[in-house]
Amino acid sequence: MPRILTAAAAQLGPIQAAEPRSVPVERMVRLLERAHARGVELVVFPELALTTFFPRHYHEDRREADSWFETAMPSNETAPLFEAARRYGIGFHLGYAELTPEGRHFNTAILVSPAGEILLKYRKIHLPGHAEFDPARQVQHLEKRYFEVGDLGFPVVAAPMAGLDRINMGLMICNDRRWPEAWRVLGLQSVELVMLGYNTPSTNQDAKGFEAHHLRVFHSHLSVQAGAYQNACFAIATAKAGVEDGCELFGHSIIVNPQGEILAQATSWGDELITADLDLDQCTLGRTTIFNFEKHRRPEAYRRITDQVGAVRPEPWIRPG
Ligand code: CDT
Repeated sequence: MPRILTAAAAQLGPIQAAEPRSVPVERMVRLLERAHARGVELVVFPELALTTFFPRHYHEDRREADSWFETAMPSNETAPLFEAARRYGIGFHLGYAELTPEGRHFNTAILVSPAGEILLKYRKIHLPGHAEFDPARQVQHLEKRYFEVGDLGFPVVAAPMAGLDRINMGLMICNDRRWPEAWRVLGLQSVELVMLGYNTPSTNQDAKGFEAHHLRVFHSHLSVQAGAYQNACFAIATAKAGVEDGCELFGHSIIVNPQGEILAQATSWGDELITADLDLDQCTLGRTTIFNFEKHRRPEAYRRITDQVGAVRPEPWIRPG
């Protein structure tokens, strides 16, 4: 029996700062309706899908930023999303800002079953940007101000989905996709499908002329395609796109197979559903041959990966004799 999952990336167009949660929730319900009409069984929404990408806004008093966070999931405001998913029998991935009962703040993603149960939670580990207002930047990126580093590792769950007994599903968020360590930790748990959402500005303010505009999308796709190939898994990477609070996000959501090929790609900067049939048995080739970890990995040579954070300089070469 082939193990086929019909999956979608549900890209969202911009959400402006003044818009209440009900606006994106209503748009996501519309996307779930479209997904149902196309026979989709699992939908991936973006990072921080319920609000504008608020880390671009500076609040001197951090507590003022709490209005961007969810204290319950589901909540009254997000209940329509869970209800729609239940109605259509669709699982979904959602990114949101989480404020815990203990007062901790995380950039979080959850995987929800078609019955509305939370199967998996992930809290973003690679937080880009800065913690203090940076007058040199046109747009702030204050993830390090508003979020703690995630404390759940990179988790994978084996859960039923789409009539299949189990699919090994893992989560990461946005900037994590650029870090091969994150992919490999998921790969080492036999992940078959990695889901991630992102909010990535079209302009790199730190580039100082060294990253041409068109390379922004290239680097995002390169990271996801390499991660999927090197870990023999599928990946769904879903963007928030378009001009949000005057800042352009590049979109280009993709679904990638274990060969690293793009199966589907968004072409708009708005709400858009892209779909693909994922034959999960395609993960077997890579993981039994070139990326058969058990046979070929050499962790004794990888000590630096966990012992060291920053790069050191090599010893200078000395001419023999
Ligand atoms: N949201 C997020 O993680 N965005 C980053 C861009 C950060 S630019 C300071 C990304 O890697 O796409």
